[in-house]
Formats: sequence, structure tokens, C-alpha cells
Amino acid sequence: MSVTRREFLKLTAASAAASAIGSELMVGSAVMGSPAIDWHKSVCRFCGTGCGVMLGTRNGKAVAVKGDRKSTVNRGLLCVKGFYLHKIVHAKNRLLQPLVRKNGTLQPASWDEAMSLVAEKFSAIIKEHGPDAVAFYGSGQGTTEETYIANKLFKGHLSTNNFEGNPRLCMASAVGGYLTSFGADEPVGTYDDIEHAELFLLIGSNTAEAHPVLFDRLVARKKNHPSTKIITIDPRKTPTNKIVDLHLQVIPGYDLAVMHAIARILIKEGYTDEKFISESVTFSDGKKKISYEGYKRFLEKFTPEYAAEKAGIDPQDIVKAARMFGEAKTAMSMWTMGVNQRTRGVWLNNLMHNIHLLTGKLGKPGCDSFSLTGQPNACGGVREGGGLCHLLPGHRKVAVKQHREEIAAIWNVPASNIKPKPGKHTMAMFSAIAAGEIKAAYIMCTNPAHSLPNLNKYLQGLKDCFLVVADSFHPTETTKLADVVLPAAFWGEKEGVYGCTERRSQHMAQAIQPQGQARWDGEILMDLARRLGHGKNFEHFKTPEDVWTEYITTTKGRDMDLTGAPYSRLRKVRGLRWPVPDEKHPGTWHRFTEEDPLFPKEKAKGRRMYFYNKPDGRAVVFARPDKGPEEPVDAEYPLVLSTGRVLEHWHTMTMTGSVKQLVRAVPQPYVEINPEDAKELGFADKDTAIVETRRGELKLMVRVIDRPRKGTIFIPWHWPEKLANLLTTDAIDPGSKEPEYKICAARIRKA
Ligand SMILES: Nc1nc2c(c(=O)[nH]1)N[C@H]1C(S)=C(S)[C@@H](COP(=O)(O)OP(=O)(O)OC[C@H]3O[C@@H](n4cnc5c(=O)[nH]c(N)nc54)[C@H](O)[C@@H]3O)O[C@H]1N2
Ligand SMILES: Nc1nc2c(c(=O)[nH]1)N[C@H]1C(S)=C(S)[C@@H](COP(=O)(O)OP(=O)(O)OC[C@H]3O[C@@H](n4cnc5c(=O)[nH]c(N)nc54)[C@H](O)[C@@H]3O)O[C@H]1N2
Ligand code: SF4
Ligand SMILES: [Mo]
Repeated sequence: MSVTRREFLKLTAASAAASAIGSELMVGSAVMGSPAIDWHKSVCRFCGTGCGVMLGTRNGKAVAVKGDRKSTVNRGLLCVKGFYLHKIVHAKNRLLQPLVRKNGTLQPASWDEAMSLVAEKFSAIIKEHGPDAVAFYGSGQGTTEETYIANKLFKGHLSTNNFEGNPRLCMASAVGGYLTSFGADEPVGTYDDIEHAELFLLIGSNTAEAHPVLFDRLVARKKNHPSTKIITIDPRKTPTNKIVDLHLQVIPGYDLAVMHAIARILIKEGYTDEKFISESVTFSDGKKKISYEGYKRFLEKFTPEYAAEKAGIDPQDIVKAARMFGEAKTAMSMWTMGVNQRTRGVWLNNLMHNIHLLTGKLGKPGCDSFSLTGQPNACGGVREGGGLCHLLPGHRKVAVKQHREEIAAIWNVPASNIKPKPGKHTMAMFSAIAAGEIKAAYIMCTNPAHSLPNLNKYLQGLKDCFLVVADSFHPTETTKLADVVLPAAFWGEKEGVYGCTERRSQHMAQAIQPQGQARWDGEILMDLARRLGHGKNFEHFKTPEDVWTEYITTTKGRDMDLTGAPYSRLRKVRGLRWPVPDEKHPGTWHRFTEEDPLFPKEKAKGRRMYFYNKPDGRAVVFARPDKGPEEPVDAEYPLVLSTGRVLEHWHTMTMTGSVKQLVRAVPQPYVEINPEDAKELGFADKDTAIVETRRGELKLMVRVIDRPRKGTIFIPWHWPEKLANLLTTDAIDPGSKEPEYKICAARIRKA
């Protein structure tokens, strides 16, 4: 069954979601009436929703995908991307043998030739320039086992903390927000809260296109419980608006004032939970503790009029939003990149937690400040697994001596092998590559030559350094620059665990053999470890299960305890939500409450919530400045350029670009312009325009559409032939080091 976008929209009209569809409809015609199919339990390889899928195979080939009806995440639903996964497995652009650059071109090579070269270069560079002259850059799409092996090799054996991953470009601000507000990363609640929430506040999230099946759960909630209200704060009208009751269409970058104004009204109009505040909350200006009164004084400036003026909206809408939030018995906020990809990303995350802390709408059914994760395993492999330059597995930090000692003991290396100083965060890493300080890099499951901001600054460096890229597809913008390209087994061809937004770890079965000469990423890394003389501590990893078994020992007693989730159990269940400290434990819905196995009853002394990673058990409400974006518009560059996603495509299109149904649905790149701006600038739909920023320019088809706010333009960044990241800014949040992909100043002219 091939589904065009129009047919797809028609099929989904019933649910009004235009995003998700029942598994029965989604089973392709190849499968209908065909009994010889084997079904394997897996997880969708795309977004952080974490839908359970069943992968159908016949004669060693992937032939169909259907939603897993037993999964509580999606109950059999899938969006179009998940539905076409089996086609991607066998796509024409799969890379089937190693490639080595010879005389300037990439040429087929044997595994032995490719890996000897990688090992030789890494050894020589480490010997001559020290371990910090090499780097690893991974992904929230690798399995936890893969990230764990890479971490153990680079931090534990090669002794460099130059170890990063693309969640830095994505979730770092959310991590910063959770750590500063609650003392521990990742959400308090889970998806189960959706079915109990009376109000949803979506901010900087195009849920309908980026988390379609979750969106469908919101639609279902509203349908079954018509008084449910949905507010969105977003500069763009997106398909998410279909179910929205109130839209605050803010100027990009100026919504911090709006959140403060909402908090001010919540306090002034008596919507706060004073008991909760007095028991479980403290206040801070970011540098020092302040009093509740001090916080109220700070808020005085944030009248609805002040915030509305800054954000370019109606003050009455702010009052309305605050009252809706206050009056709802239960409320859930959800956000994604419109909040995180900002130079004030951590601050805005804090402000989202503020309104839940002030009203006590946290840690109970239907209440949460819930950051949506983008990638399928950014939470599992990278946040929990410690796949960033300052982290170690099990929510540990390289800077903490005890943490280094605990992990070194499990890795069987001297504690001195693990450096106490964090390595280079992503943008610093690619700057060091550009400067020639990092001389060799191993890139796994990510495509930075397409996805990094302000690419002109970093591409030459990637070309010049010794670049090893493990990817399942070729060419990509990054493999094109590589010295060695390694064919990686793809989803369905390997076993492993993904951990999604709601702290759920789910097992994916291997359903077919890797195609061609492709190998499991973990195996490739262990081959490298052996060739570098570090094979001994990886010898016992015969299967991904062996890796997981060791990994969960690093989580024992930690806030993200997965001791009770061995493969034997994960193979049977539809995932488990940590903390899950023993095999009888069902997993945890609300953290920091009595439901949480780590809840310290005695210390809590009757309080409903105790934030046990904070010294006083209290979460923090922050009085953060309402600073604007790093590159505001001016007379020269009068428009705000924002970048983002469409439903049918995934990031750099190495996967969705091979599915003709998805390509047909959204075939080419474009820039969206608001009709009023188009009129003023003299643009008609389908004209060609040149979009220019201080960093570069791009020729694009114009789409005149009432989606972006007047004064803003929007480019989906998926197409390799039109790299939106030649235009974006690499200004970063000083706390999270996440780039401001969502906001820079631009101008546009006729081509
Ligand atoms: N179809 C599809 N789904 C995906 C992905 C994909 O590539 N394709 N990728 C996955 C990943 S890794 C991620 S991180 C998520 C991203 O998921 P989302 O963040 O939901 O998607 P984006 O399109 O990047 O941007 C979201 C919204 O941020 C808004 N925004 C921009 N600036 C501001 C601002 O200043 N304030 C506010 N309040 N909002 C602002 C934009 O208008 C846009 O609607 O999607 C995941 N799901
Ligand atoms: N302008 C702009 N840029 C952005 C963003 C934005 O909103 N705007 N968003 C940012 C965000 S949130 C994110 S998460 C990043 C994502 O950016 P990237 O991670 O660079 O994008 P992907 O296309 O997901 O890259 C995944 C790569 O892994 C390969 N691959 C797939 N499966 C496997 C496997 O099993 N093993 C191996 N070894 N390789 C595999 C794919 O072919 C692909 O090349 O982009 C960031 N860049
Ligand atoms: S909503 Fe996300 S996880 Fe679910 S099928 Fe779509 S892309 Fe996959
Ligand atoms: Mo992301």
C-alpha cells in the first residue's frame, strides 16, 4: 500500500490528528494474506516518542512494519515514518562495504585494510599529540550498548573526554533545566499523565509533526474529555494548532517574559499551592538563594503589558493563558526545540518548571513539566549512559572522584585513566577540529557536516582531519568528507536498547542479518579497541546483551536504576520505566514521590515531594533575566530566520530521502514567508528567493503561507542540496552549550 500525503491525511482525518494511524491500515499490501511472515518486537528508529513496532521479515528480508498493539506508548499506532522503516532497511543508498580514501576518492576496501588504517592513524596521533588530539562524536540514535562501548573505549582506555554526541544540539538545555530546577535529569512524570491532564501547554513544540503519535494521544484525550484545553506558545502556526484553544504567537526569542508574566498572575490571583511551596521549593536568582518575597518583587516588572509588548502579542492572551493554567486541576507542559535551541534555553526550561512548582502541578497524575526528547535514544544512551564530555554512565560526572572510581572499577581500568576535566563540548570540539588541534575523529550515527550550525566555519576542518565515519548509508554530507567510511548494520539488523522520553527502556530484537559486509557498530568499536591494544576489557562482550548486563551494573542505586531490567525481562515486556531497582519492580510513574523507590520517607517528613538530589530536598524556582536572542533583527537583516522539521522527513534525509512516498509528500526544500511579508516584499508563491544571513546565502523556492509569524521566515533543514545550516548561527547557550538554531537575523531578496 503506498500512501501519498493526501491519502494519508484522508485516512487520518478520522482522528483529526493528521499524524497517526491504526496499525491494521498501516500493514502494507505485501503482507496482507501472507502467512509466512515472522514478526519481531522492536521500537521505531525515529523520534523520541518510542513507539513499539513489529517488524515483519520473510526470507531474511524486512518486508513490513506494524504498530505494536501491546505497547502502552502507541497502542498499535504509527506515523508515516515508522510505517516505511522496512523499506529504508533495504534502500539503494545502504552502504555495504568499507570505503577508504585513496588519491582523493573513496574506494572500496576490505574491513582489515580499513580498520588497520584507522588503528594506525589513531595510535600515531595519540602517541605524538596525546589522547586529546582524538575525539568521538556519537548520537541519540545509537543503541545504549553502542554508546557504552564507545564511552568505555574513549574515556576509560584512550583517556580522552573529547566524547560528545548530537543530543548536545538538542536536549542539552533540557538537561540543564532539569538539573538546576530538580537536581536530576529527565522528567518527573510519564506519558500516563496525558490521560489525566485537563490542560496542555505546548511551547516550542510542533507536536503534530515531530511527535505525531504523542499528538494523537492528546487528540484522543481531548476527544474523550472535551473540556480539555490546549494552549500553544510558538511563533509559527503549525499543524499542531488544529487542536489548540489558545495560541500565543510570540516573536522568536522573547517568550521568557511571557512565562514570567504567567507566573506573576498565578501568584497574584491565588492559583499557587502555598503548602507545596513552603515544603518543597526554594527560590534563586541564579547566583544565590532569594526569598519568596524577593521572587515576587522580581516578577513585578513582568506585567502582561510588559511581556506582551516584548513578545508582540495581546496582553489579554497572557492573562487568559495564566488563568486557564491556574484553573485547570491538572496540567502538563510539553516542549521541544523552540525552547531548547536557544541561547537562553536552560533559563526557559527553568521558567517552565517554575509554573509547575508554584502551583504544585507536579508529581501527580495529569501534572508534569515534561520536556519531549527528539531522538529515540538521546535519553537512554547519551543522557543516562553518559555520552557527553562531562558525564559518565549512570548519571555520573567525570569531575567527581568517586564517580570516576566507581566506573573505572567496572571498566577494569585504573581510576587515573578517566580524566577529571570535562572534554570539549560539541561546538568546541568542531572548532578544535577546524583549528587542527583535534587531528582524528570517529563519527558514529550522525551527520554533522549537515546538522551543525554555521557550517561554513567547520567543513574545511572536517575535510582536513583524519575523519572516520560509521554510517549505514552513503553518501551523506559527512561520509563525503571522510577518510574512512565504515558500513554499519542498520535497525532490524542488530539487537539493542532504546530509552525514550518517558524514561522507558525498550529492547529491539535483531530480525535479519546485516546486509553486505555491514557490521554492528559495537563490533566495529571493539575491533578498534583490539587493534589499539585494549581488547582485554571488551572480550566478554560477545553479544549486545553482555554489554547491557555490564551497563546496568553502573546504574545500581542511582536515580536511574535499571538493575531490574535485564534482557531476559525486557525481551518480554514493552519496556520498563526507571527507576526499576529489582526484577519484581514494575517501574516508576512519578519520581520524587512515594511511588519512587528512592524516595527517602524519613527525610521527607510527610512532604508530598522530596527532590533527593538537592541537598535540602527542595526544587528551585528561578528568577532568570528575560534576555533576548543573541542575534536580534536590525535594519540590515530585518527578518528572523527559524529552522525546523516536517512530518515526513527525518533530519538529514539519509533515511526518509529513499522512500518515494515520503519524498513525494514533501519533495523539495523551500522557505515559508507570511502572506503580509510576501506582499510587502513582492513575493508570490513558488518564486525563487535568496535568503541571506551574516554567514551565508541560499537560493530557495518561496512558499507563501500563513504559518510563520509576520517578520519571521522558516526553512525545514532536511535537504542536503540546500543546507539551511550555511545560514544558522553557532551562538550557544552559556550553560548548556546548545546552539541557537531557532533564531538568527536574515534578509530575503528575489533571485
Ligand atoms: N518528522 C520528524 N519528527 C521528528 C524529527 C524529524 O527530523 N522529523 N526529529 C526529532 C528530533 S531529534 C527533535 S529534537 C524533535 C524536534 O521537535 P520540535 O521542536 O517540535 O520541531 P521543530 O520543527 O524543530 O521546532 C519546533 C517549534 O519551535 C518553534 N519555535 C521557534 N522559535 C521559537 C521561540 O522563540 N519560542 C517558541 N516558543 N517556539 C519557537 C517553531 O516555530 C516550531 O514550531 O523532533 C523529533 N521528531
Ligand atoms: N538548522 C537546524 N539544524 C539542526 C536542528 C534544527 O532544528 N535546525 N536540529 C538539531 C537536532 S535537534 C538534532 S538531534 C541533530 C540531528 O542531526 P544528525 O544526527 O546529524 O542527523 P541524522 O540525519 O539523524 O543523522 C543520523 C546519521 O546516522 C546514520 N545512521 C542511521 N542508522 C545508523 C546506525 O545504526 N548506525 C550508524 N553508524 N549510522 C546510522 C544516518 O544515515 C545518518 O547519516 O540536528 C541538529 N541540527
Ligand atoms: S511517532 Fe515517532 S516513534 Fe512513533 S512511529 Fe512516528 S517517528 Fe516512530
Ligand atoms: Mo534532536
